[in-house]
Amino acid sequence: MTKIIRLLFLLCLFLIIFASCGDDSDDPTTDWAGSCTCESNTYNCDDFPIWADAQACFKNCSYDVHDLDHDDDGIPCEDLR
Ligand SMILES: [Ca+2]
Ligand SMILES: [Ca+2]
Repeated sequence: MTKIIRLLFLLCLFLIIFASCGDDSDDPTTDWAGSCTCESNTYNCDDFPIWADAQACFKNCSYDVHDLDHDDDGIPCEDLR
């Protein structure tokens, strides 16, 4: 009986480890300045994990194509700061 419980415990442990390793979507080193498109209004502030990424994308485009700076003070996504 204890063997089964130990096996279940190990199985749960593996599942937790795999579940946390599989999530790379929040990589803070994402190069937004290089990958952010300026063709059309594609992003909102919610799409950037950190403010620096929003700033990088904002600066990358010659004008505020994504409408990230709603109050036109030159600073995008104040809520992320
Ligand atoms: Ca937008
Ligand atoms: Ca602003």
